[in-house]
Amino acid sequence: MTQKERYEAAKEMYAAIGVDTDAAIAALKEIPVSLHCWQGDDVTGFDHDGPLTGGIQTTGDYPGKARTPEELMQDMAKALELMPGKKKLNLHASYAIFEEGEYVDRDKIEPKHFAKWVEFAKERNMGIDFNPTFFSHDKIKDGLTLSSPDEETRKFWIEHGKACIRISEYFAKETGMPCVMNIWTGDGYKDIPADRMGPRMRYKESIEEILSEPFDKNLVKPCVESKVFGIGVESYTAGSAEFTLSFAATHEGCLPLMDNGHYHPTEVVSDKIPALLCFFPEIALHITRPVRWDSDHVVLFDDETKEIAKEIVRNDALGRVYMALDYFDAGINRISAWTVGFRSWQKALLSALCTPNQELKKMQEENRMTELMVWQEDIKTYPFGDVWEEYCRQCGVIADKSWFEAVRQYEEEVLLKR
Ligand code: RNT
Ligand code: ZN
Repeated sequence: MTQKERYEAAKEMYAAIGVDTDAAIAALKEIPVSLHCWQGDDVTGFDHDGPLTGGIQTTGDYPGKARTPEELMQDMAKALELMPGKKKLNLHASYAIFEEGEYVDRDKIEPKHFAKWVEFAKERNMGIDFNPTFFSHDKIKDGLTLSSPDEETRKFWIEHGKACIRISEYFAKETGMPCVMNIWTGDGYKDIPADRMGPRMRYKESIEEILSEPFDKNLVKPCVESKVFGIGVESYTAGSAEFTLSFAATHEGCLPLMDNGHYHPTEVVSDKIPALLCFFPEIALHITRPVRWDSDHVVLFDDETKEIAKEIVRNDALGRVYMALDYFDAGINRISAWTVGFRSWQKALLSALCTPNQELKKMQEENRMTELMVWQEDIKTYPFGDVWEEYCRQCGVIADKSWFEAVRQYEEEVLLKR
């Protein structure tokens, strides 16, 4: 059977259960997913020499890590060629690009320091998302930034946040697509604090000050990301789930951002999405793979990833959920890490789009739960691979694992020479 014949056969099978695979493919092509620049250099960035801090960590020392903006862009361009679908670029402020001999601190960064990234994005028709960087910097005082009791420290980081709002608006204007600007800090304590509310009140006020910077709400989408704990800050995190959710709920135009590595291990973000969609017009996600903890492994086409995609699709929320990948594995080829993660999330979305959601909902509403189980199990072995292949063909990328040959060759010719 040719690929075309296989797809036609699959299409018929899906049509019989009420799924239009052509429509699913067409829909997926229009959904932007943000690809994080930080997988390419183990979250190092270009604006400092110090270690990665803030309670996050990369492990592994696979050769070929990008060391300069040029290398990072070259690597990302390679990875982008191997992925189907619509991509957005996700940058951190620490990826500012300075001219030879130039340097400004994070409170003074300007749009011009990201002009090369804008050029990179525009050439590829990508929008840009942005993140102020509240880690890996010497102005973090006693592990705190926006929640610090030290006025000067707080002020510095507030100015950083404001600078990032201006840069986010510049990205949106340049690319014609809204910029999601995510606020995450690793602020917290290693051991039992005596005051849990004080840091949170200061954190709240600091974010409010950042958001007092004027911006167009259609262009910049500020978010607040929660977390349970980080390495070295195991006992207390200022930006907890309750804190960020309440902040977003009480500050118009501010979105809650859920990272699926940031909850207790038996909590699932797939169940939280439909809860938040009842209240928020828009929400944002960091899609990752936590292994026993917030380990940020490469995203795979696994059960919870599929479940997250299902909740977005079957609640008709593709236009309300901003999706970004967030993981960093330094132990494998980084271009492959980007590619596997992005393709896995694309598979999850396509698979959700190829689910007879209306039929299944109806079964639930009519309490035909036995039948629902039978259907849900049956769909698992439908010929999804043939639909995926057709989607990749239409997007002009290789469908099967042979894309890895391009990575292997690039590793030999470029990465191993670094
Ligand atoms: C850390 C958060 C945060 C970072 C990036 C680099 O636990 O998930 O989103 O991963 O900002
Ligand atoms: Zn995250």
